[in-house]
Amino acid sequence: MGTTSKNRREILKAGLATGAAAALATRSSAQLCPPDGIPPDLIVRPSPPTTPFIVPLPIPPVLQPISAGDLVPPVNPAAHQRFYDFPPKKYYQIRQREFLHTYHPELPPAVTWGYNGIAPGPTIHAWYGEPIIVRQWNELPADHVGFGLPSTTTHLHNMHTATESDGFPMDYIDPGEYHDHHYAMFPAGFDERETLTSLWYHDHRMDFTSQNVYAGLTGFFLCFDSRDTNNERDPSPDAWRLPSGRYDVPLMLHDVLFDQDGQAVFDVFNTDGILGDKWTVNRVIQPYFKVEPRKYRIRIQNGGPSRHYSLWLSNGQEFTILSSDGNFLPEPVQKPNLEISVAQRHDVIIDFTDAQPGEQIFLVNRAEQIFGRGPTGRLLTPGDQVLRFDVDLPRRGDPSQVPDRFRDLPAPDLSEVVEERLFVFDYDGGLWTINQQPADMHVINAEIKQGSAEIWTIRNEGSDWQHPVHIHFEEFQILEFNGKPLEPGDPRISRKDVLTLNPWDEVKLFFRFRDFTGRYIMHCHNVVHEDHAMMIRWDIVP
Ligand SMILES: [Cu+2]
Repeated sequence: MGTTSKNRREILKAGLATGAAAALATRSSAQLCPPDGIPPDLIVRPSPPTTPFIVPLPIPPVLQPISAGDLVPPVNPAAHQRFYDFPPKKYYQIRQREFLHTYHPELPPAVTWGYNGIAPGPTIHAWYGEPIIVRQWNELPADHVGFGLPSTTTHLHNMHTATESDGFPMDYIDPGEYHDHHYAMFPAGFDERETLTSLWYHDHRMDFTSQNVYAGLTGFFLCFDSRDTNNERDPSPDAWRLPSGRYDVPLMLHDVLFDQDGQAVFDVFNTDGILGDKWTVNRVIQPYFKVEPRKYRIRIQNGGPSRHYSLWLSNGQEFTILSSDGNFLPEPVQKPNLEISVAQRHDVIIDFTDAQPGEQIFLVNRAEQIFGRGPTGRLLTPGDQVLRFDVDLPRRGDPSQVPDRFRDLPAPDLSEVVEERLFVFDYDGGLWTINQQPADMHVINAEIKQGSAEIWTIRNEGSDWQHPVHIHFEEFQILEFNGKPLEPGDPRISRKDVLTLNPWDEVKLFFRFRDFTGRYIMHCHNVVHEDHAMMIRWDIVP
């Protein structure tokens, strides 16, 4: 049974009473200290005021490849499964660095960590059939002050990746070290229907994911293929011709709390979840984005650390939803709202064709949420404005298209199932747990035969906590949600990699485990829960 939140508060108070050092770690020399006896997550010390919608939306640059010879020392093929089956055709190098970042011109620059010294990091464009190497260098300062640990492991969420390239939490590198990631760029099971689209990469260091991600270690990884060709004018009959180039816009959402010096604040004693009071998109506070009256492909990513968004457009317009997490839906779905837990994604079309010149349309979050719990279920009207679209660029035509259908889903074949497992997410003894165990990456919780299929039942037994459950490597299809199949048109019908479990939800998932062997994980993607032990290891064995 779930421990009540009252008990949890008592535990937090006890932690404070024992005289632990600064509960609220910031990047500045000044530390915020909670008043005596008040749990830090109850302190109301808002960020400094900022004028909304005076910052243009920044778009991260696309990372450019280098030649194999520029990687010194060279890549070691023996370190990678199936290296010679999928020899790399492109090579990239990323340096993780500390830098000063401007979240808003009215705040002083904030000490931030980023891939290649920017946040979000550079966007990687990858193509199916074109394997790549991404070398990650840890060049973070070993002697830094404040939250975050300068020890990293990079997970490409949710690429079909061999364990040694997956960013396993214990495969971390320290300052001065590097790690090579081999992304083989083939769909799971070599099944074209399992081709992925919008992914992101982020830090996954054991016990420090939430702090390192909050510090800035996130970036986009976008996959293209013979149908989703990154060219809205593609004459190929196979091409879908979705909006491309400047009309294909990735949005990374993070909510951040700032101190009076403009530094991001991370409360290391809050094990419920970190909620900020500033909405950032691509790491700037409440930007505006000028658009033409035409269709845009908008890729929305919840970068966390702990917030659930219910996103709406202020003019009542619907989104045309193309994908759910990394997968295209079988066909586009129209909905007025996007429900996005941490790490979830939706690619959508927002069509500004009929907007009035000069019209301003806000992307608003209407989910009420307090203290890092899941959303209360109450929708706020009008909600908080996250981003403003300004329809004031000239009309230049729109050659893009939205197909009626994408790819069919592979039908789960239950005759392949060799094992059923139950995983219960709960709170026990001061830690978030799965099957009553806190994370221990030396313990193998499930050994799965390579090539087999399984059914996993995932249950949230905590009475008032949402857990966005992420399972690495293979994606699942939902067989039953609380005993029933999904309704037609439910965007969760696609293959997915993050499952939102509200209190007492129980879900049956179908998986197949193919192509590689080794160590993988399942964890809550409220990364504060993850770091407070809601993670297990499972292995694929020959
Ligand atoms: Cu959780």
